[in-house]
Amino acid sequence: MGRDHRSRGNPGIDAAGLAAFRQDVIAGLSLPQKALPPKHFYDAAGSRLFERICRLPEYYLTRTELALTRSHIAAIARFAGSGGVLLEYGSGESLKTRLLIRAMRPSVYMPVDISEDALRLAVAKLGRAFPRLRIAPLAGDFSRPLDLPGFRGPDRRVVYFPGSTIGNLSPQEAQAFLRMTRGQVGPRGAMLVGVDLKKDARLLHAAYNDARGVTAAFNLNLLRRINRELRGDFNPKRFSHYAFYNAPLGRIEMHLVSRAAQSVNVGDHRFAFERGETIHTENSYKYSVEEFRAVAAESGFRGAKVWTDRRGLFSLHGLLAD
Ligand code: AVJ
Repeated sequence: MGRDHRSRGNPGIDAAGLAAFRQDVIAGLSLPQKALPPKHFYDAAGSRLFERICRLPEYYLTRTELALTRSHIAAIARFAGSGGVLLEYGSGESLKTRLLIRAMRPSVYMPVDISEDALRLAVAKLGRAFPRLRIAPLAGDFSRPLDLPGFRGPDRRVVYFPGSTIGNLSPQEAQAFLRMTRGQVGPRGAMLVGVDLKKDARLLHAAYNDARGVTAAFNLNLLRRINRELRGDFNPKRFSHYAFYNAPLGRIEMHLVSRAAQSVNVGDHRFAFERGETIHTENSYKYSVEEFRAVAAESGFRGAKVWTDRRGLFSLHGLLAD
């Protein structure tokens, strides 16, 4: 699930991306509760760490979603219908995407990703796996309205948004995001969205506090990325990973905790930390099936189908335009 491979080649070559990153960091570290948007986790090092997270024994999300997709693939493909335009938010180099393409046989597959490198990789891989599939990659930010030129025809549009990435948004933001997507797919459109389920807090806690410390390294890499790309002088050893389940809000929160009173420079900006002060780096919302359906219902979609695994860990919602 590589997203932004900028620093793999020539760091800083994407001036606009770098400026946006700098702006988010300066603004986020200036807040009373310091915060950084989770989309910046995914530089080359962060993408590699995330791939390791997906293979951890404690991180049930990826393997559960794959298994449930595999066991229900015929019904999922029937829901999506054949011959339509399949859009994926995030570039699909994953096994799940290949299962879906093989079963649903779309006329066009359109991965949407901000990272052109990630798109190129996905196109090359899928092109090899499906030589006759028409692939139309779209470089762009799917969290903003997309211009979809040349696809105003009669083909049905289905958006695939797996991985519980929607969990990074608050329920209110998720509703606005679904409403925007409903506009993209039109009145006959549909959406398949992977959503992590509410469950025993101990299982959630373990998934975000793995024994090998890979999630900690993933979280701390954000500071290393700031050092590399924005002339920062964070000492990652003076911060620690902290993740907990905030039950009233139904979300995992990840933070980086300052282990001492210190000040840190990012370019020409200086930020002071008290001992124990945190940077809030990610929210990962969890929903019951009913809760997510309620969010969808407020957005112009109707929760028509839902598939879950036997243990009730993860859900895949099939939404239809209302
Ligand atoms: C990619 C947003 C679904 O929230 O579980 C994994 C990212 N953060 N471990 C998640 C993540 C820490 C992941 N999502």
